[in-house]
Amino acid sequence: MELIFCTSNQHKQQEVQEMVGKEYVIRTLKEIGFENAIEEPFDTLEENAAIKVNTVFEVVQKNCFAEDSGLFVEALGGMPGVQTARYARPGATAIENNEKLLQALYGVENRKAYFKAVFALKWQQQLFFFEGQCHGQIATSMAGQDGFGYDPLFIPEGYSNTFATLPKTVKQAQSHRAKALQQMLDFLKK
Ligand code: ITT
Repeated sequence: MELIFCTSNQHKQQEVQEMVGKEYVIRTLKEIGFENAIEEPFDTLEENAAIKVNTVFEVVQKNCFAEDSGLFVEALGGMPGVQTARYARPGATAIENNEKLLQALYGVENRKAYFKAVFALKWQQQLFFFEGQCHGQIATSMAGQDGFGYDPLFIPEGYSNTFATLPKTVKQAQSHRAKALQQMLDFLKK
């Protein structure tokens, strides 16, 4: 089955495609020729995921899903949260964001954080939500080349290395995205 993933983030698409295997072909906005930028003006992941999927659905009129995710750091009162992608500045690179986070946590002992992903699925004209969380710690320096975003800094619970260092299979089993995706797949199988 073909599913449209309303994202412009190639890493998200790649992760989801690898997790769903051959049963689904995951198409991005670029692949379906949807070029418009979608604003994410809200304070919750749910609302931002919903606006992404609704905006695309209005144009393509096909079943599709979007995902909004963020990193919530306990010592920072939940920041960067919904603003995770643009933490350092609008259009920030991953390195800039990671560096800003390291700076914000400099000397801070409590390194607890979690990723959260919310999927919004438009299915037969109705909207459904699926959520996943992944708890862990923020490292004191960047490590690893794999993954994307804050993976060089995020150490998932039960491990002592970052997602960017650990084998891909760990992230595929433990991540916020993996958990939310599994719920969506269970729903689609019903
Ligand atoms: P779309 O809105 O087009 O899907 P985006 O990258 O702008 O792509 P978000 O608005 O959901 O996505 O921003 C989430 C940010 O959170 C993302 O850019 C990363 O910096 C970070 N993030 C989310 N999931 C992550 C993961 O699995 N590993 C590392 N960082 C992650």
